[in-house]
Amino acid sequence: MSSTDRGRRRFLTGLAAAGGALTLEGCERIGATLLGASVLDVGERLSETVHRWLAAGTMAQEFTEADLSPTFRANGTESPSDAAYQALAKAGFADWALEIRGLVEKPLKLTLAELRAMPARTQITRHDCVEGWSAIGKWTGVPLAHVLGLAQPKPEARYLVLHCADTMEGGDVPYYESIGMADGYHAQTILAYGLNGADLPIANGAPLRLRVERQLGYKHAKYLMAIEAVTSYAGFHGGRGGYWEDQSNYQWYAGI
Ligand SMILES: Nc1nc2c(c(=O)[nH]1)N[C@H]1C(S)=C(S)[C@@H](COP(=O)(O)O)O[C@H]1N2
Ligand SMILES: [Mo]
Repeated sequence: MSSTDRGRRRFLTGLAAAGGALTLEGCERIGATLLGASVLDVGERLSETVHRWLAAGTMAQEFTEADLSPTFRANGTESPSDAAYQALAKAGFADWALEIRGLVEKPLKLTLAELRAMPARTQITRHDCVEGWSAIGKWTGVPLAHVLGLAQPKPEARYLVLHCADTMEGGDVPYYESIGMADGYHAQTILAYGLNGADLPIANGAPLRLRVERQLGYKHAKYLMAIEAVTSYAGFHGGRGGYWEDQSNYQWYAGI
């Protein structure tokens, strides 16, 4: 056997061991999931596990100014008709505040001015919508990790539920989303108040919207009102963790 062959064999043995470990972890998770959830969810949990394993610590691709889309299109709600939102917008969002609540040591209410005074991050990323379009935009906002650092989620908090101001279906069902803690603390997860160097337009979610860059468009909740730390999102609305997840069985973990 040549030394390259020996090297390759060591590499393959290592891979097999890593694969075995992955499978074991996957099986444990499937077992745990089967006890509490429908069989349909198992595939999704497994793909989430594999995606997390492959994507752990990875960053979504970032682009340059030259890559920016000429206009960043809006989708879904573009102008909330809800009276409460319209009153806030009319006052230039001076009376708006983001509530951080639920399983946190320090519940917070943060005004737009307070959020703008916090450390900011700007990133140029590609937004992918399941409806079949993409756009590259430059987002500016405060890292969610910074806000979580102030609010201090309790150890039992596993998810963040994002409550939005816009109701769908003629006023009954609110748009909402949820993400796991790992995405909450990810460096590219920001609460954005700026798009392409200007204030975030109403069409794109003013005064504040989520950017969670390793997931599909519907996870990027616009018109944020509150972020709630929870152990489970099952008790909210349809129980699947988001408006489109409830409505059309979109996957909760929408990894790109
Ligand atoms: N509150 C709220 N957030 C939302 C939506 C919505 O209708 N309401 N639509 C989602 C979908 S499907 C997409 S693709 C993006 C669109 O963001 P944009 O309007 O900035 O393009 O917002 C997401 N977040
Ligand atoms: Mo979308």
